[in-house]
Amino acid sequence: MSATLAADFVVVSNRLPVDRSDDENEPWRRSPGGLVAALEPVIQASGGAWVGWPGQPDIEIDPFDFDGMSLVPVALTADDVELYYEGFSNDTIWPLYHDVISPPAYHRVWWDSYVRVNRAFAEAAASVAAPEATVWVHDYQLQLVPRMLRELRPDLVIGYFHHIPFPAYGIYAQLPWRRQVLEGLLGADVIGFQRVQDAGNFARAVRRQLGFETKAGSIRVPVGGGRDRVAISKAYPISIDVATYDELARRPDVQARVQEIRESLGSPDTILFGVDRLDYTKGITHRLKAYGELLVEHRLEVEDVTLVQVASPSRERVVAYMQLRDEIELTVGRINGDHDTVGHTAIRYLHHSYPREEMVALYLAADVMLVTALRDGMNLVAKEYIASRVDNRGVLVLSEFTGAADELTQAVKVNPHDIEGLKDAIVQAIQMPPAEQSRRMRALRRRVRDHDVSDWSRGFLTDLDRARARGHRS
Ligand code: GDG
Repeated sequence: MSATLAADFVVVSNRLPVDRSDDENEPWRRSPGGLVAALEPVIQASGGAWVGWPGQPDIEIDPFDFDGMSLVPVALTADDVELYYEGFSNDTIWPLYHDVISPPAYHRVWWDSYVRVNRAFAEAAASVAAPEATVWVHDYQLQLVPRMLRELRPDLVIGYFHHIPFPAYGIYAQLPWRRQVLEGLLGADVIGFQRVQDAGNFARAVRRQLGFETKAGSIRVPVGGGRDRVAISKAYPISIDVATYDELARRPDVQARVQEIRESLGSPDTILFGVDRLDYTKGITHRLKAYGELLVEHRLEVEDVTLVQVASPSRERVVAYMQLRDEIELTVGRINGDHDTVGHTAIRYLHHSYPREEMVALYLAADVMLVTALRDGMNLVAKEYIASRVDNRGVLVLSEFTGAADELTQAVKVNPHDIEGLKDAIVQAIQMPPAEQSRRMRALRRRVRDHDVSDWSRGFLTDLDRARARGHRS
């Protein structure tokens, strides 16, 4: 590790904010995503560092500078990727925290690897943080890091943000390592969640499991000798970089692309659109079922309506994801086989990732956006759709089980488990008069504009500063 690095602000996340490229002149490219956009200015202003995995197993890379940030790679072996990442993170914690939509697997070797890798991240962060620095740890892959880091470096101010839901205690209690994970998170001064409900679930788990006193988001964590420190557990709903979507949506080439997309689909009256990582939490199969039934019942016709479904490849080595892909592709094949005509398709299914320009063109082409997640920490797609609709048109159909549903109250709300209700909501969205679309969309756009991703990071970091001030006083 670089002995010279001493950063006052350190971000720690599973992945570094860059991807390896084949171009020798530009070996690293910035990965797309709101987190980088939100944190980059803070890191640049403070000469800060970002600790994370570079995305490829079995390679050791020295810290390097990128766009005014020091990037500190943590090396993972192929075994670590299999056990810590695909195993414990994505096949234990992910399904458990999403209300066991898919059964979580509990394996002690996965847990052992999770502990080991979390320690490697904590050590890397400890070695680059300046005295009394602020460290911001991200997400469910690194829940043990706050405590490990505090033990290594008690001088630091530590924040943790949880991007996915925190489940109700009855579900959380399944976890064989439930105490260790809570203790790991409580190493942070501020523990941030997407929704008030998540912060409440966490506080309840702490009370039930550890017996600590919790009051209005403050948790008293005993530190020995009859003394305690206060950890804050609170909701900070994440958002997007609104200006980027707004600018892209106004670009002439993007607008021209919207026209091309409509024409290439046979110029249907209505384009329905879904875009998700191919993940069982996103309710893709429920969406397909509802749409397929609407076609069978002739409430919709392929001459008038097309569903574009982008399912970006995700976690392709985890069995539950392989099975889901098969199920989705079988369903899409059946629906298209039953309903397509030579000139019109029921579903244009795309198992690819697209550049952001294309995503925005698709958002603008979409008369109805379908977000039918069964459980989702926030769901940024919903917010991106709204930010792209500079024309104040379009209808968002939004699952009430997303974090976004708390804020986006003018969307058409659905319970995706209720297939009849979902069908009615799709028809209602298709038939919504332009004046009502515009009234709802203007209100949604105001909400997203007033709470963008920089407000999110500012809110969290302000509370971390307060924690620092409290620490100094005591
Ligand atoms: C986790 C939580 C929480 C998708 N396909 C393409 C593409 N995407 C982009 C979307 C969006 C992002 O990926 C997905 O974000 P979501 O929020 O919808 O969902 P997760 O990936 O599950 O994210 C979630 C989030 O963390 C942040 O805290 O909201 O609840 O599960 O930005 O646009 N982007 C491009 N091409 C694609 O094909 N360019």
